[in-house]
Amino acid sequence: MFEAISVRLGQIFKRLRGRGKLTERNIEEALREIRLALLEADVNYKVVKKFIAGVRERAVGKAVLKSLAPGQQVVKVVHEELTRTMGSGDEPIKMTSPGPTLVMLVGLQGGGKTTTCAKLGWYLKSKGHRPLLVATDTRRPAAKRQLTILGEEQGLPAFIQGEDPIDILQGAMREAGSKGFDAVLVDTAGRLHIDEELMEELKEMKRVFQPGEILLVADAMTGQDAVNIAERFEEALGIDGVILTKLDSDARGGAALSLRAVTGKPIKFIGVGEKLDALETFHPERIASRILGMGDVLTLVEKAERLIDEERARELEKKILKETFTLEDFLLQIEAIKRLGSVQEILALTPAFSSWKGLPPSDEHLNRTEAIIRSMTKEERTNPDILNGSRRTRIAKGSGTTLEEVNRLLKQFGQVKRMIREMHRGGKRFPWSMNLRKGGLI
Ligand SMILES: Nc1nc2c(ncn2[C@@H]2O[C@H](COP(=O)(O)OP(=O)(O)OP(=O)(O)O)[C@@H](O)[C@H]2O)c(=O)[nH]1
Ligand SMILES: [Mg+2]
Repeated sequence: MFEAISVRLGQIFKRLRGRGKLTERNIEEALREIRLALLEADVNYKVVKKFIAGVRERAVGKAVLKSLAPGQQVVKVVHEELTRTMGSGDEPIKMTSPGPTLVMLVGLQGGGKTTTCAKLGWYLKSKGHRPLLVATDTRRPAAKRQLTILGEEQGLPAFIQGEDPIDILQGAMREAGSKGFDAVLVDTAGRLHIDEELMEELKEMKRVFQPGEILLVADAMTGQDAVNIAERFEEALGIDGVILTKLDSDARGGAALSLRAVTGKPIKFIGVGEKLDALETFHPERIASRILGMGDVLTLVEKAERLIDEERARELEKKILKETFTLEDFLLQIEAIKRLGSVQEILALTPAFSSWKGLPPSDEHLNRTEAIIRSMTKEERTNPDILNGSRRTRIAKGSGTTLEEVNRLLKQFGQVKRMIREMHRGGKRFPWSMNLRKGGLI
């Protein structure tokens, strides 16, 4: 997801960063390119206009131009503006009390309502709730069965008895009351187009049951159509938020980037695959990081936190601050990274490594790096300055690598250390560097 825009913005920023000093003209040029990249990603043109104006206002200021790393500062501004455009992270589902919490999923045909209903059930169940799925799509004969089967996969019951939607939902609410379900998730019928009949049916359900949340389920791949549909549903029915599906197949991301700004409605979840666990809560800041190639560090950190204990992370943080980060620590980091799962995936998510030129992020390379460090004595790992020519040759032999590789690693290590220090100078406003440190990943 967001591959296209991510690549484009990456190129623009690389050029900016490569410049060192920036003039207003450089920034204007970059803004023009960013504007084009956003339009190509199918972002609503009004949103693009406002976005560019926001970035310009903040990036052309003297403080940015005079800062140590103006390119980096511009990226930071763009990151913050992207986050703002997509809105703040809302509470995904407000649980009503007394319950049950009624959530209605609405939308056009094929948007992913039925799948999402089951996914949402899975999500709430994993949070300790007891959801009941309800099939009110009486039009499509297979609809009830589809929901029942999806629910069964996860041990989620589906309520399907009744002839018309109101009738079915009444039964479901009774069932929830008597059996202690605290969330009732309603799958509704879809239509090819928004029509009177569909809206009347949904309005009637809304009037009778007063759901806590009415969520529009929309297909991200339809781009601005998804945004238009959200506007129409908001006008006709009133919605509380949007679940954007099929983001895994949407390289452009126009809907995700425009929806909040155009409709004022938050994106609450994103669907990122066909499996039931492929539903994520929507975090604008994380998405912005993903788009800007900063890596979805928060997600990574969450993953890392399960493996790297806080204590050690703090210790490491102290070392980095005191600039006593050694190859020994680096080796521990490599081990931690390897424990996290696919190295490819992790490195792609980790900005420090993705900008680490000369080391393609592959398991093979990481293994070689590890072998090199393992061939050093403890003293050498702690104090790489003593690594003269003969020691380096010995290490290359011992690790089955070449002198060139050993030299490259030592050079890169120096770069990483420098980068860490730069991040620190950037201060707390670099959320990703903070989080990287928190996760103890570099
Ligand atoms: N790749 C991907 N596919 C999805 C996602 N969400 C749903 N799908 C697929 O989209 C197709 C349609 O999904 P449904 O849940 O049946 O859509 P619906 O809105 O209930 O459709 P109708 O009931 O006909 O209105 C199915 O093949 C789903 O597997 C997603 O996030 N990613
Ligand atoms: Mg359906």
